[in-house]
Amino acid sequence: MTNTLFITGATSGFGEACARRFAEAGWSLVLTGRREERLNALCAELSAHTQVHGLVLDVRDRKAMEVAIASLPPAFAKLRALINNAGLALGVDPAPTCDLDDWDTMVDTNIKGLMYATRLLLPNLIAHGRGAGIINLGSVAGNYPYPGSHVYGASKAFVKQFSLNLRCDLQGTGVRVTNIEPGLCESEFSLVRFAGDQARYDATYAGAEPIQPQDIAETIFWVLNTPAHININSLELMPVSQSWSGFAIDRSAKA
Ligand code: NDP
Ligand code: 8X3
Repeated sequence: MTNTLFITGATSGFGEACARRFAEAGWSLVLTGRREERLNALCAELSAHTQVHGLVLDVRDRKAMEVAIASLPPAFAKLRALINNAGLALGVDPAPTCDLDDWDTMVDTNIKGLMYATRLLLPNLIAHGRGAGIINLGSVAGNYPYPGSHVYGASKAFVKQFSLNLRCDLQGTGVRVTNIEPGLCESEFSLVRFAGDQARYDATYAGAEPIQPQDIAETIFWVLNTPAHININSLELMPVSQSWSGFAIDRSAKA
């Protein structure tokens, strides 16, 4: 049976690396993203190795998602896996001063977009049954607080709980759900977060030996190829260089 994988956000970073990794293994691919030129170039490149269907899609656009998914060509309709990868963080300004529009964008993309893709594609995954899987891109930001994480971290905490809750409702279908929770990874994620500021991007990764998108793709490839009776509920990864610092204490209280 052909293995078909649907990836949201395949135009860079983890999504693109997953597209390449699974294409190499002969999986058929449905690749999505908003940047049409990049998507077309990737689809053209990978179609030399496997069957690829590209969809220019904004995961926040529920109607467009409904139409595109309802019109998937039959050869791509039965899904072995969905990687809910499209997502972003915007800024690290503190909650009292950050831009409320950025909060909207993160909720609409990381929570609502992921909800839409999941709900609309569940029938396609259930049609495959045993061995099928959903990979959600959570984050360490959903597990631990840090300054400036506010809505981004909270959106990833949603993804974590949603992943667990989905497992309950998918009982008996054979469809697995895994929340991947990476720490510092080098990708355009930081360019997006810092509004294209290359110096801040460089400073984020300098000397840190961050995880690379290919490492995440390899991890997801392993998860989706574990035996069909195993569900990896969650998998948290950090570079060795990253750990935690202590609690912050405000010492300005008057005696
Ligand atoms: P990138 O910025 O490299 O990739 C993000 C992808 O999401 C792009 O393909 C982008 O495509 C797509 N995307 C963003 N918004 C939308 C949208 N509205 N509709 C459709 N596609 C969208 O980041 P990463 O690969 O690093 O991040 C992927 C996921 O992993 C995200 O969910 C992120 O939160 C998470 N993550 C990242 C970590 C990191 O340190 N890099 C660590 C932990 C988790 P386009 O712009 O073409 O639409
Ligand atoms: C991305 C990792 O630590 O920048 O989800 O929030 S972090």
